[in-house]
Amino acid sequence: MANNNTIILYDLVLESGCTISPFVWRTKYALKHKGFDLDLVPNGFTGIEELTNGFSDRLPVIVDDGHWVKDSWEIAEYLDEKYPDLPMLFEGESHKILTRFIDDWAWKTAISPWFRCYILDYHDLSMPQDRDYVRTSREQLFLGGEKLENVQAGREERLPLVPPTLEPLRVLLQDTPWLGGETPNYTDYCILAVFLWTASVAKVPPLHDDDPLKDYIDRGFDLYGGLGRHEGMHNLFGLPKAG
Ligand SMILES: N[C@@H](CCC(=O)N[C@@H](CS)C(=O)NCC(=O)O)C(=O)O
Repeated sequence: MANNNTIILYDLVLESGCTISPFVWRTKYALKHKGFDLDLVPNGFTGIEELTNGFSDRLPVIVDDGHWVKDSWEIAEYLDEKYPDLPMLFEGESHKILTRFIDDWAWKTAISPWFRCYILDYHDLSMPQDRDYVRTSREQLFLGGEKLENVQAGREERLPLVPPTLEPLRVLLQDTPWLGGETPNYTDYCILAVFLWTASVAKVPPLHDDDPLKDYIDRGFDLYGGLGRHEGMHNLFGLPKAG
């Protein structure tokens, strides 16, 4: 059993102390869902390998009573396997398969376009010692060598294109409070992580004030004593209507 019901989580944070990584966000929710207390170790983008003694160059990483686990998906599976008597994150294999589909849909539909709308904000909000690395790695790995400034430029034109693509989620949530039914599960945490990531970096809002998703997002951010609330986060609502 976890030491004092507490699990260590290596967190990936911005200068404000707010978690940025969607993978860390969903791991935070997964740990709280299981009822654990978090012993958070905040870090930036650089020095992860040294910090974890070579265990990983990516976060999240958890340490459960001396046992190290990396990768958000593997952490969720580990938690259900090790603690089957605590509330389950997944309800069987088919739930995992469908969650992968929904997660992939959300990344392609929301994170992918928003990444290009907020990448300079992402850089500017990161810890000062991380900014050179964030710039170089993002420009080279994800942006085909384009400058962050050029990628983010013109976002006013692109931001209004994203909310209509989220309609399948709005329609689904008309009939259920959570994707998990009466209570949230790991599918909800994957979707909420998309909005949590966005709120951590979005200096201008991506969603309209009257978006019906607001109710779900607010309830999600409020879970576990306001786990998704941090003073460094930005308002997601307020995107001007066209015309
Ligand atoms: N598949 C991994 C991905 C983890 C990942 O890519 N984390 C990013 C943050 S979103 C990271 O640690 N980046 C460090 C870097 O950019 O060097 C998971 O699900 O945990």
